[in-house]
Amino acid sequence: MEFILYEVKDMVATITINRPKALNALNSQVLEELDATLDAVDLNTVRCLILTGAGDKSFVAGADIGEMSTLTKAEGEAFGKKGNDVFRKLETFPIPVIAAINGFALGGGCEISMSCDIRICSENAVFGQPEAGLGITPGFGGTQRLARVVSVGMAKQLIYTARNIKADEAYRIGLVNAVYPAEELIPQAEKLAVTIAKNAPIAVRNCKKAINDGLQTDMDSALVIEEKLFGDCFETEDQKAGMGNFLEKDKEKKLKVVPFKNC
Ligand code: DAK
Repeated sequence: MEFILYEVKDMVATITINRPKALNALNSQVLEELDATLDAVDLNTVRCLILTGAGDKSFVAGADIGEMSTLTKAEGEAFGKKGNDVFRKLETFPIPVIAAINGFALGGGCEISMSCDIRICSENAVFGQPEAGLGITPGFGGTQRLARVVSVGMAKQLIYTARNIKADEAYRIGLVNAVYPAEELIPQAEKLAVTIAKNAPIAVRNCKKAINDGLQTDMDSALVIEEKLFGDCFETEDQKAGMGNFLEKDKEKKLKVVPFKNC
């Protein structure tokens, strides 16, 4: 891999987009390597992913404008599909994905962060969908996901104006869950990931699926999705261990990390 770093520690894998000279812009090769990296994640040992960018300036400064500038219509469509497929793979990845946004998250950079379950950022992060100024629409799901993550009116304002916003505003509108000094971002992402990883893996996966799938449908159908995924947790070792510890009323044991089996 030329542009992706992959590291596993304490049931948490960190994927770093490593193209700092171009502020980690997404070209075809980055997208292909990211796709292959996701396919290779060992879901028996990894329970949470962190996605970040190399360097201290940029998470992802968007799709590669140099590469895009010469695309034909057909090539543009193929590039869009490549991005959309890998972003969707992240969004529907069986385990939670935390975007640790360490600087610019523009265009495709903002969009890839919105394919993740949780977004936290450093104080120097900058978000925006500058596409309207470049003569295109957001092409990696920005028109759809931004309107689902923040209010519709706010999404429209950001996209129509192509205006960038800083970390504090991103926090205020709910685009990110927390803002940290740059040096604390990765430790905080790891702490959050470990907290998630300590919970029952089948339950966490089913929660992700229930939330994602339920948001795509009406409430009655969504509750049926939840019932099914709730039911699927029963008779698993995770459920037996989790509830068993509580019922034993052994406070020490209850607080202890339950040795949950992987799915
Ligand atoms: N693409 C390619 N190279 C980039 C880049 C990008 N998006 N952003 C930065 N770079 C490169 C710069 O060209 C420069 O390279 P060298 O000149 O050193 O070789 C290097 O990174 C450092 O950048 P700067 O010198 O510009 O650094 P500054 O600190 O002065 O400025 C900046 C940082 C982030 C404000 C600036 O670089 C900037 O405005 N970058 C572009 C940001 C942007 O507009 N991003 C959105 C791209 S549009 C589609 C699907 C998806 C998309 C489109 C279509 N289809 C369905 C087909 C997505 C579109 C986008 O993401």
